[in-house]
Amino acid sequence: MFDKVLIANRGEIALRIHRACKEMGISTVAVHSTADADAMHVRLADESVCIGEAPASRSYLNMAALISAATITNADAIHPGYGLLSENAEFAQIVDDHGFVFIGPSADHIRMMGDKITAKDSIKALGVPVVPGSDGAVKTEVDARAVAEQIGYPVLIKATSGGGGRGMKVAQNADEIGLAFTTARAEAKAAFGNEDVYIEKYLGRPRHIEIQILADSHGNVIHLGDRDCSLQRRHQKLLEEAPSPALNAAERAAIGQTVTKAIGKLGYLGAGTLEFLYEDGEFYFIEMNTRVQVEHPVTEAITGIDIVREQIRVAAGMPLAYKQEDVNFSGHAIECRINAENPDTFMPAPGRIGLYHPPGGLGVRVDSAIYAGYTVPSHYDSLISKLIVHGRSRNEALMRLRRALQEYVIEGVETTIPLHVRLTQEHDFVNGDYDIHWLERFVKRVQEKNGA
Ligand code: MV4
Repeated sequence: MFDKVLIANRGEIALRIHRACKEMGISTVAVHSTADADAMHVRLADESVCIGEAPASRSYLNMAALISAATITNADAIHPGYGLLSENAEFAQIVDDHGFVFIGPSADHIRMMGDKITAKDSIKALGVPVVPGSDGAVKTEVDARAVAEQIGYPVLIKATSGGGGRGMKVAQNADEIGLAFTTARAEAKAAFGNEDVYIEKYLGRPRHIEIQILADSHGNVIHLGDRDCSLQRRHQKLLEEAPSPALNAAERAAIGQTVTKAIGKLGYLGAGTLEFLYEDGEFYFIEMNTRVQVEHPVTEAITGIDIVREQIRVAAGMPLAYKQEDVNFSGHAIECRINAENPDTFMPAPGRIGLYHPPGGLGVRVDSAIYAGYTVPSHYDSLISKLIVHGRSRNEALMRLRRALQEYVIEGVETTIPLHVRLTQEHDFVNGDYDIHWLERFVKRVQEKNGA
């Protein structure tokens, strides 16, 4: 096992990784920008290294600075967390080239999944259902038209380097395909430097359901069930839950088995998430994430498995601590992402935290790196806390969530807590009756009511 891990991240996920390391007897190295000198992840770590100025491009994204920090502190491995360099294949390769262990999959698997066409082709070839669409990239308008006619309108044109909703264009009918195709390619070229696009049947009202997997270097792969991440606004998730209210146990077991079989054949290592659209009882793979995700705690709550610990174990060459038959799903978990933002306009609201009182009690977990007197910097994303509740049933989790949100005091900055409070009072949400478009409509209703 590693003696020392460098945590190439900040905020709550840096703390999360630190905690897993300490429980395993591993020393930690924090890295930080000049804006984060007072950050909690720096205070808690055994050692810290300042790696540059406030903008992430000058610090957390500076590969040379990170490798230097790992070298001077004699770290064995680097955990990238989520965001930042976590899905950067070049970084994974450079970490390896310098004799450190990258806590994540191989650079090749990161690259494979980073290209959405290659990801879809590879996962499809392994027997996982995908959205009907083009076979690989579509290079001309004539081909785009032919594919669209064949699969039927409406269709969605996606950039192979896109993901997370960037670079997508819908064509409702044959009149729209020309412009949609041309604009999608131009935008993809401008945004990603790669104009390759692919075409899929556009699903009108799916849910976004993802499957968490873990794989070791001894041929073992397990799945930890599903998360429903349909509640998003502009491709930013606001709330996630596990298990999905839309699935029954048989559907869950079937998709889990399909996915673990596929990932086994791929020879993948570490934690990963397969994202699906789910509509009318069918799963359609869209993308794979090769990192630990923001919403991993809801899966930890219902399985009792420490996902970050398993990432570290398998990166060190150890087997997973669990076989599939050891994975038991218990109860229901919900996570609210609490951002330092205006709850109506979603404008970032950095600033100094005054009073801070996080909720507690049975079935309540708060993953956060803020504290009373801490100044939320303006340079990074606005997630300041994740409130995760667990109950024996979805209803118990919901009751606990309402209680915990009421209890949570964060003064000095605006937060999205009031929005979460309203959400927990909505009939559709209470009934688990929502798709990927539901939240946008809810937010519009609230904005109109509040005159924002
Ligand atoms: C789709 C889709 C409908 N049909 N693909 C958006 C982000 C990217 N990861 C995939 N996305 C979508 N792909 C087909 N064939 C609708 C979306 C989509 C979406 C997906 C998940 C969560 C929220 C979303 C919001 C708008 C559109």
